[in-house]
Amino acid sequence: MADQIFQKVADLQAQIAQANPTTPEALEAFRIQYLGTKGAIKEVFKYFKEIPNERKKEFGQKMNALKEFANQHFEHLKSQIESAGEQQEGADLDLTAPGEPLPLGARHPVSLTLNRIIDIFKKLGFSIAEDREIEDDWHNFTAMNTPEDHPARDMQDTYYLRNSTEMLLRTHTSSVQARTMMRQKPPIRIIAPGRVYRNETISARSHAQFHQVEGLYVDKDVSFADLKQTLLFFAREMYGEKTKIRLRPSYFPFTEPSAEVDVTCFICDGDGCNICKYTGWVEILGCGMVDPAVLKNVGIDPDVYSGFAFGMGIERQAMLQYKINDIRLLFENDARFLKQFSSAF
Ligand code: 2NM
Repeated sequence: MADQIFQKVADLQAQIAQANPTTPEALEAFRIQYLGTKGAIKEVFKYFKEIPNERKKEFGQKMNALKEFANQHFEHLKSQIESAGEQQEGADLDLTAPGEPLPLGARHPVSLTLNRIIDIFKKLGFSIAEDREIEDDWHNFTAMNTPEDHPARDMQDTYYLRNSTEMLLRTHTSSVQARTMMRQKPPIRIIAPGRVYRNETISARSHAQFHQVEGLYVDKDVSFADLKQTLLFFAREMYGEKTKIRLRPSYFPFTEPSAEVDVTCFICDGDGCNICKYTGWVEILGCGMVDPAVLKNVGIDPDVYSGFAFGMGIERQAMLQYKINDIRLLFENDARFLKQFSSAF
């Protein structure tokens, strides 16, 4: 009798060893069939009372070994089925599928336009000069031949620092040119890009802060013809090779003679439109020959050297280029506006 029961245990072990479920469902059926509370192993345990006392210990050990074997076999099958499932998932992966798109930022239109301007003047041998935005009255005005009673000095136009009549937010980047001329001997060929400040009512057309690029070329025998050809080159690179320029006489304290420069309207090709107000011409910058008084102020002998200079607002060029009708858009950083420049570089 006992031998028959021992045989059942051995048979059960062989049966379990042969079981080979390959799906999670079949594995669960296996667990219930052999390891469950009403499973085959529990069933065989019921024979315990029929085993003679002298063999009960041996039977207990056999049963424990069987249970241990069944548990190990179950864990082995389980990990096999799981890793097969993972491989199956891997087989479904399309390794040629395009990746998740990464959201890209966009350069600010003022940066885009400034970079274009810089690239053009780099081709002509100009280098970039930068300096402080908080300036003193002398570098911003006095050196620039702007007399004490000049309207540009008025508290209305210039932001002075609190309790100061000396320190101010620069109103143009000419102060950078002044500082460069004072520490460097000609030839000097620089452009000075940067942020400038004017105490103006903010509207669609003007802002209290904006960006400028000013250019300066000082050497022996620099002429007005050099200035014109430089600006024509710039206009053609910036607004198209068919662009023409025209110079209208103007006035700046730091240049003599002075002029304002128009380009043929690149929107309507001169036919007349909103942008050029039906004149066929669009103003893009101011320029002139550096006033000898300015050269003297910064320690350059005007009898030996001459120079030309020009200045333009970057926002204005960006507005023309991208047809932006309100300068305030350039300072609000509304993502819906900025996003539109994400493909430009
Ligand atoms: C302009 C127009 C004309 C200018 C002059 C100078 C300097 F430092 F050489 F005197 N820098 N920039 C200048 C001349 C700026 O802006 C409309």
